[in-house]
Amino acid sequence: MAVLDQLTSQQAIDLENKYGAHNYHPLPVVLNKGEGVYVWDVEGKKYYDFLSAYSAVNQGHCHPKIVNAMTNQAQTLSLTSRAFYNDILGKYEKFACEYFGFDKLLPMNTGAEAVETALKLCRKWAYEVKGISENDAEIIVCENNFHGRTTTIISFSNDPVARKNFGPYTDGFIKIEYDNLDALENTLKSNPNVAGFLVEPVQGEAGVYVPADDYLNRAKALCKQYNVLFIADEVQTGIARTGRLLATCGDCNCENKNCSGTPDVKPDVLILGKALSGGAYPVSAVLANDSVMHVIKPGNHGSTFGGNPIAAAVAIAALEVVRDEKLAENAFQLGNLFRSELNKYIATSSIVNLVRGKGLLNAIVINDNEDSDTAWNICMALKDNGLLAKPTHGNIIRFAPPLVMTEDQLLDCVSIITKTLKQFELK
Ligand code: IF1
Repeated sequence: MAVLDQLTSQQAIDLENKYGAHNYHPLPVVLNKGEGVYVWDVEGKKYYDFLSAYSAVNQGHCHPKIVNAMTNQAQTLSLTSRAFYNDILGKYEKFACEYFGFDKLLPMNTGAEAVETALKLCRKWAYEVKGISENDAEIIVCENNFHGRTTTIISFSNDPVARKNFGPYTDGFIKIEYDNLDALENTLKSNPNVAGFLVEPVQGEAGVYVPADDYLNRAKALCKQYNVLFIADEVQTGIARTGRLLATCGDCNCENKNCSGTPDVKPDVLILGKALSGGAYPVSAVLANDSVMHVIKPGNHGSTFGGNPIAAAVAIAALEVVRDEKLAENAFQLGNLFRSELNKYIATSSIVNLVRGKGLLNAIVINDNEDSDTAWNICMALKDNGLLAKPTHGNIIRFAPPLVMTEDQLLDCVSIITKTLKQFELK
């Protein structure tokens, strides 16, 4: 069999099982085409993509503007390393800094790399600006966090599957309950060596937990009061996913007239990834003002591909699509429609307890225990009915379609979802 011969689904699955590490348990569907809100499997079946590669494909699959930017740059200059300048990185940095309202951007590739970069930046700021003694900095994180898979990041995870047998673990982190301001304030009061507070504006992997409306701005205010950096991990919630350009929605250039963002939620350090490239290419970034970013000097940090010309060209195009196609506004409106339509069904459902979310980052909680396979079986039935989604933990199914979805397409998906769920109603 020639390497590029067309495979059946089963052949493709068998190849991955035989030659690929088993670090995932994918839904048994083999995709070979994506366009907008749709993907196709190798047998030609069409699906709505309701996961968007975990919110990386906010702009829709293979968006022509993004693909053209990538193709053109790839045919011109793909990689220089940062040993030399190139003619597009500065343009991207300027565009993104003005777009999100920060002085500087440190370009990386994956979300986890950007989180690690933010942790290093926070620690260095603590020693050189706040005056904490070296190696004593503590960073507050939240229970049930997800920030990536590196050894330091899983050191402060409480997910045993992500953490067990990867020790010894990195020190310097204090875990507190998410959405609990007293826990944050008490920890800040009793720990003079706290350098930063790392938080997801919505906890995605934990099951799309949306905190109280005033959580983020009051947490930011506490960080300011105790001279601690407020570090927002918007890898999954950023880039219009939650109905605003940023879920923290500082004084960004949000086009969403419905924006209820409060300017004082602007993070001291902003972490972006995933849809920063529209899913076309690994692009992540850390943004901060000079008062923080100035601690990084030549040789302190870097990456072979960080800030490469293709990443820069793709990120500019991806952000222009978000702006020009008003994706934040669309996510805001369609998110409200999605939850209100599902709630009509849930009112009489015995299988779904609730729907929750912000913008087009939503989840339903299935009326079954964590270790049941009901959520998985529902996703398998959704697949048969032409919609792809996957459970997060146990009995929670995340729904996150591309933000380019139309109202008609969304209503079509709602009818597929409710029709499928009815198959599982308790008799
Ligand atoms: C997997 C989860 C989602 C993230 C936040 C940083 C990162 C992620 C808030 C790291 C990445 C991805 C990773 C992927 C599945 C997916 C995921 F289920 F793992 F938790 F989206 F919820 N901060 N999330 O969500 O970014 O290094 O992956 O580019 O590892 O299974 P990355």
